[in-house]
Amino acid sequence: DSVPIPQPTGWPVVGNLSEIDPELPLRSLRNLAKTYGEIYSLTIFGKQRVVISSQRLLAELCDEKRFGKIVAASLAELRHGTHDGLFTAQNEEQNWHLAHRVLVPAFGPLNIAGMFDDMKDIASQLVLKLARYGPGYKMPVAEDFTRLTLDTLALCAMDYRFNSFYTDEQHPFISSMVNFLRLGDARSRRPTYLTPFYRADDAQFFKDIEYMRNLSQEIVDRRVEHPEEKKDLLNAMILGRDPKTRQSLSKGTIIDNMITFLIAGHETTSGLLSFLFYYLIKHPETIRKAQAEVDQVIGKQSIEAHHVNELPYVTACLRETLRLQPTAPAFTTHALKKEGEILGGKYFLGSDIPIVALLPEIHRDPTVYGDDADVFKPERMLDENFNKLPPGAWKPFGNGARGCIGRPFAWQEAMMVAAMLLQYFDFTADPNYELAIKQTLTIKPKDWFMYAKLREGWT
Ligand code: MNH
Repeated sequence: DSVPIPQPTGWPVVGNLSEIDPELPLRSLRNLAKTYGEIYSLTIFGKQRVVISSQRLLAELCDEKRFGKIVAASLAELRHGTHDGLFTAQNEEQNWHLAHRVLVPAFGPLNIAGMFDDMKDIASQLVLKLARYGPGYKMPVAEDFTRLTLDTLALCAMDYRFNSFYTDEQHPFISSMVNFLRLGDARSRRPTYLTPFYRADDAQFFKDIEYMRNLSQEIVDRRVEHPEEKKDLLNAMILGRDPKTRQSLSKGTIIDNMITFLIAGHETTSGLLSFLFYYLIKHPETIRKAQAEVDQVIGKQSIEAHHVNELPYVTACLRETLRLQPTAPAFTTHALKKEGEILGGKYFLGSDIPIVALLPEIHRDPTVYGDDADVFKPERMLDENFNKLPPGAWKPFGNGARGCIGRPFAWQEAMMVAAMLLQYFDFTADPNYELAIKQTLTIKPKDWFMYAKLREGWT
């Protein structure tokens, strides 16, 4: 026996279209959760999806025997650019299994530790920039962190330097990528009968894809012609063999995954660092504690890879930031069985219905995090508490086999950058700034600036 899933009243044809603000769909989805509760349904242009907002329901959805990732909506549009690459592959596609097996070791802790010096190279460029520009520099936080994370990814993954800190203009890859994400999202929201009115947009979409693929192709060709002994992701893809079938990745698959890493590998980490400093500055006692820990563990030494694992309070600050602002704010699953599944003991979900896990709401579930779930409190994320969280309570990296393969990479990078910045600088920001969110595929704080003043002893 099942009960109907709550749904706002809709209109003919467009259905619930008017419920969603195209600029900030996340805010609309969160507001609907406040009205309709832990589960609701939306139908837009005839396509239904279900949105869930509680830890209890997510814990059930994370059972990989019953539910699995589905690539739908804007993610499906991105397949024009990245096909069956890791992020946009459907669960059953063979190329996902192949690339996953080839790449898992390359993303393992040992390899990531080997990337420490390259990561530190780029982080030092940011430290130098802030030191030279001085305390009057109104740092556009998300922009400078995006320079950092893009350059880090490209250097560590394929030994390519974007040199974003040396130019005011962003690299053309960035504008192509941003357009690709924006137009892909727009394409997923419009009904097919409007297609003739969007010829120019569509032409741009495919031009941007071509640009990204050509650049990636050049990078792959250069490496094949001039092999380098580097333990980076590009070599892992070119030289790696599937331990199970001895197959290697095709050139097309290598390009699909290179674009995937460039996209998936920098926006989320840049958002994490931006929100981290927003919360730290907003809560002065937390930045004091984090800085004291860095001073005690690293002091005036130059940071080394092992330091990253010796900073429990900074670790907790990062976890707490991703709880409140999961920078990839949702992921989508569906029932694996043809005949569907009953969720929460009473809601029937057919296998064709995408189920969206709305992380910012799930991560504030009062049954897990209490009445102060909205408050930034890193203490609740120290290991002794973090390890006791119920399943489904903290899922910023997604779930299971389709969860984030780049997690150790992102963690090492974010920890290192946070520690280095706290070691060298004191930070301030406009106390009247009200947090606003900018949403693309990921979220970032909008129009937010901070100031960095070199601490005593460094001049
Ligand atoms: Mn990442 C999948 C979040 C950093 C590469 N990532 C996912 C998913 C989430 C996610 C959530 C699951 C998406 C889904 O179910 O549809 N990722 C993050 C966050 C950060 C992050 C919050 C940083 C903070 N990700 C990175 C980095 C890389 C990367 C860095 C690459 C170097 N992520 C991926 C890839 C996938 C993924 C590739 C797809 C994995 C798969 O399905 O096989």
